[in-house]
Amino acid sequence: MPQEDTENKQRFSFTIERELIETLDALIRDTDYNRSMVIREALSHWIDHTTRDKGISGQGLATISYVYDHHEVRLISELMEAQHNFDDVIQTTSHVHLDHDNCFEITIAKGDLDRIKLMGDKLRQIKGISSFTVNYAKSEIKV
Ligand code: NI
Repeated sequence: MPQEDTENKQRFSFTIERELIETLDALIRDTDYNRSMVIREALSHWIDHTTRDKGISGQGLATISYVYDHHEVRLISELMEAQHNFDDVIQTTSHVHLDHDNCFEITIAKGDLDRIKLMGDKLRQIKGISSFTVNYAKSEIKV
């Protein structure tokens, strides 16, 4: 068995929702992946994505999508508050009722990308929002 290079590695622990870890375990079963490999790869993607997004500024467009449980009154209230606070960049929001509990929303934003990023950060931090995705597109639009 090959000796693992542990010299440049550091062990750390974190807390994760049980459902998420069960999904992960089900997906890596019968593959060559283990939990550590997936976490490393996911972290690497996140760092790439975040580094790229940090370099974006000026005017542009973005799509932001997420899923949430519409029964969560606190979440809905925070979501509405954030959407109204950023009505200067939000162009439109489409809402799809996924099933009895879950809703999917996609927002199209236009304007100052620093402001759009701030909105994305606020939405991402709302507890209970999942499958959060944001995509930026820089453009030369006049707003
Ligand atoms: Ni809905």
